[in-house]
Amino acid sequence: MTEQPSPIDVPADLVLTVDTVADYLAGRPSLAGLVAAEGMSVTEVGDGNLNQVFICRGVDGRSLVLKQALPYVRLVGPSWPMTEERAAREAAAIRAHSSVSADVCRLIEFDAEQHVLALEDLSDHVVLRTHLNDGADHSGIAERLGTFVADVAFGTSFLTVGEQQFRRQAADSINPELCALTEDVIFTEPFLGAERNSVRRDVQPVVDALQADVEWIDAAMQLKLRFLTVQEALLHGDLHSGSVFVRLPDERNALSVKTFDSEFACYGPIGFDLGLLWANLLAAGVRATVLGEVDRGCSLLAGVPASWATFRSRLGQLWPGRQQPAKYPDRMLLHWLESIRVDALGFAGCEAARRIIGLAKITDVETLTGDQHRRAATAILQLSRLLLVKRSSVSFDELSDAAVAFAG
Ligand code: SR1
Ligand code: MG
Repeated sequence: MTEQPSPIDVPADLVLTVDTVADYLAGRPSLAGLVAAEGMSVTEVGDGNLNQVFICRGVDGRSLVLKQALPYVRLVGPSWPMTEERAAREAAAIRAHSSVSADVCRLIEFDAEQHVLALEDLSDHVVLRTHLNDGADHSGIAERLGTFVADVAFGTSFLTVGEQQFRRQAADSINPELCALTEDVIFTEPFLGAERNSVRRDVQPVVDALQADVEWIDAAMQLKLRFLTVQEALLHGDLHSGSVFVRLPDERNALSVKTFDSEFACYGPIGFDLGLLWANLLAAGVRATVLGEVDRGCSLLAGVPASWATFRSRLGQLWPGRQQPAKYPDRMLLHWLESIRVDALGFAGCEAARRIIGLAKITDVETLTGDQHRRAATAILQLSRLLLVKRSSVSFDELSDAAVAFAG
């Protein structure tokens, strides 16, 4: 378990509510002019695990979002304290990631005193997880996210910023409390057991067998070691399908993909961002398959190799732009890509397990009932084992075939 101080009281005057947001905006000159105060509507929409989120919309349609970090984990309440500094980590990550990718929700202003981020309102977008659960068109989305990870990976790595600056940036970006949360809920608790874990009774035998499986646990611990010790780039840190907004193309707009919620950002292994994305695409594919939508399931599963292909291709495009190319020969890229791919498969195995066993469950699976839920949860756990134990040898085709076989 994470080291935790005792429960704290939050000073009431620092906590935003739907009733105080108007005054808050009025007191911030850089925000006040962005939303018409007269008749403004304020809606609390935070459905994530950690923070509170308000959409502020003026009668003329202009709007913005305020996201406030309170000193605890919202999902559990004040009995689980969590640093509000996560808001500063998120602001810094948004700035760094926006400088190398357009696919990032825009930060308008950061208030370090009240731990509030003012963000662009993406209400015309849908959270990717909801979009996939609803059976909507997902073409091109996984590909865009592969490109996003490559842009961020290369743009924040030593190859772009230079070795000394890289180490300074990594030192300035430490996020120990949020990383500890990740270490607990993704790498420790699903494998070694924890009070916060839960599964439905008919899935328990599968979990019991896995938690007695030394190969699966050893593999997860190797990934935990990599998460704790490898610093390749400034990760998003929580790149699952609940951290991405999408808006489908229409006659006026191209496909829009916007990552958000990067409060877990830290320097870490690049495969971690890809792995979280992959596990959540696999979960979406498994869900569709157990619902009998096998073709749609296959096309969702195909998002894994598709995002890998764009990641690989973008990194290859960016590679010639590295600083001091003579010090980093081309063959290094091939080895690096392979280590990122193997990491990503392993991290996907950890994420898959935690989404079934651990605290932070996913609607892809939780909204299923009866035997469909059991089949989906079991399939995702079987995938977790395959991803972890066979990460160095499994092909994308084998992975996809296995997902269909496990879920079918
Ligand atoms: C307190 S639950 C922890 C999870 O919620 C966030 O959304 C992250 O995914 C984190 O792992
Ligand atoms: Mg989140």
